[in-house]
Amino acid sequence: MNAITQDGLAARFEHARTLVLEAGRLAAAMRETLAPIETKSPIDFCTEADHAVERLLRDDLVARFGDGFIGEEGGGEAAAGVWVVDPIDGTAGYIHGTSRWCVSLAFVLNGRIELGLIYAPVEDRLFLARRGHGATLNGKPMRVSGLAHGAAPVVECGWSERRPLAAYCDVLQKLTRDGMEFRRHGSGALGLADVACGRNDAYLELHINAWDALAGLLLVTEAGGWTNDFLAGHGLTEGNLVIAATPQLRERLLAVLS
Ligand code: LIP
Repeated sequence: MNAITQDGLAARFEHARTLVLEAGRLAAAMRETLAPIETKSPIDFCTEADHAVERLLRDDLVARFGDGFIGEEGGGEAAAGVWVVDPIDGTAGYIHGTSRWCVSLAFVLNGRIELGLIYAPVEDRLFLARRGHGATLNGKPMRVSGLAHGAAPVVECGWSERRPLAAYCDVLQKLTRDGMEFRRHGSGALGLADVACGRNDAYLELHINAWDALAGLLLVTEAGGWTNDFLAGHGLTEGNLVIAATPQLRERLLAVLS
């Protein structure tokens, strides 16, 4: 693969912002006639829409740009330039008919997240970020909360069976002791996007997969927030702890996790 230039990143960003909308509309349309779901584990499911949306994204992006592709359902290989995709993040919300689900697309070049795109069709919220170019929600610049609300910080805490429930509850107890509120909504990507636009003051999960997190992490940093170094070690292929927050909460959250 030839070296990807800034123009190459711009071309990918421009194309992906249209493609993520198409993918979200496909998922929303399929919701109406959903076939029986695949059960991966007692609380982890997959639908035919997950597969269809991932196929749409993989076939388009690989054919058009020749990049690598890693998807939640079909897997894939790391590469110098690789798309990391969750076709439907918040599968439980999607299955149950809530608005809390989205399509999440990130592009990683030489180990650095360069593009992040998240579309939540039911809420009609399109989150975009390109490294060094800021972050937007439906075309308007967005910033983290800065705790400007003056109320108790709200920390969205995701959980999956990849970590013990007791460890999750311990985090909730420590957040509460430190005067912070906690929420869980089932989509890590949207939880991170809500940190970027200031609806959450932080997002925390003891283990999350790269396809759930990478787009949202770039949204947060481009909106003035702080995140842990998710891609350290084998974060891209094995997932990692994720902390993303308005900078004022960094030390308090690190203390909760220490
Ligand atoms: C979800 C993640 C979330 C996690 C959920 C679930 P999915 O991904 O985005 O962070 O807490 O348990 O794994 O399965 O909806 O694509």
